[in-house]
Amino acid sequence: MENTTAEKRKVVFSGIQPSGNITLGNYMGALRNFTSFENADCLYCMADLHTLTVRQNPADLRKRTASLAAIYIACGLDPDENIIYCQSHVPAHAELAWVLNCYTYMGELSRMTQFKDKSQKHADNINAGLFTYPVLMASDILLYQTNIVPVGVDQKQHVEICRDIAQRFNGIYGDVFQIPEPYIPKATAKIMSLTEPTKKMSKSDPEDTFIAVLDKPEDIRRKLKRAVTDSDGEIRFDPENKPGVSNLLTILSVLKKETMEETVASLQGLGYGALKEAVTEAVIGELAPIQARYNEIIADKDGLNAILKRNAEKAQYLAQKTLRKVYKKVGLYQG
Ligand code: AQP
Repeated sequence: MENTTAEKRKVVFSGIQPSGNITLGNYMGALRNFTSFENADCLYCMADLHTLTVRQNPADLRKRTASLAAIYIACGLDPDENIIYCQSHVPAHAELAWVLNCYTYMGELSRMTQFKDKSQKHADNINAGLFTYPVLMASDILLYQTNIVPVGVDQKQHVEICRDIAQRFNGIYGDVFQIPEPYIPKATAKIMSLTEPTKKMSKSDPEDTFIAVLDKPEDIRRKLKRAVTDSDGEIRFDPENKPGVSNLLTILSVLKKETMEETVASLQGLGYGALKEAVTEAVIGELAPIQARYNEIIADKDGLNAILKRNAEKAQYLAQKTLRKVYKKVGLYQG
């Protein structure tokens, strides 16, 4: 049958903050899934504006932003096929955030668990940006008429508030924004800390709690050797009662592309030492080719900068279309 009405390509958007060393949690929960969208227009940003909600060392932030761009590409995102760019290079993000701030309620923002967590963690710097973080994230997503947002489960609440804001705005002004859906594969929704496996692995926590995508093999080995397990000695997937062992099993089964049953069966009769060894080999094997590509990309700074410039222009062009529509709808004088 002739395909007369070409189906509209889906838009995929996500971002990662260059707020620390990119972790195995960021990789498995988000980055790794970014490459799985075919026949879609994909945009991935380094969410540098978001990092300012917590104090950053300026030199480190600049370095980590370029590093994250190189990690995106090293993980298989072709910068000619995917728009990889720096959030602060596209002014429309901050501009739409201002407008949407005026359509977001204090009450709904104060219910955000990330705000509560980060306010506790950074009690000396509970700034307005930390509070309105979800509005900037909603702007990131809505600017591109995004259909799908691949994230870890910790960001689910932020995608939900984004939907609420978009629906509220559309309710007043008509269909301005596409309503996005989160994409959260269950197995990798939340990779846990190595030292406190009831807590999420986070890049701004101490070094020994996470594996970084750029960690050397000896560091990966050492960190996994010290990973917290439990004292009953049985290799079983039971996140509630055995969070440490279950986290290691998740990492192993996902990286080996096995079902959990297959992974557990392959370790029957063995101890935690063997489990940790298997995870170590799988993680090193996964990250080695990424690190090799990363080293080549980051060595060509001019090449990387040219990619980011080109892609920021593409993003700005798309973003501007939505922003213009929003400005017009709310009544800002267009001349
Ligand atoms: N442990 C995790 N398991 C699965 N997914 C995760 N993500 C983060 N940690 C895990 C996902 O990675 C993406 C990038 O997140 P972000 O940089 O925007 O901030 P975050 O969610 O707050 O991640 P971190 O590592 O915990 O950063 P910091 O320490 O700076 O706050 C998101 O899709 C997130 O869900």
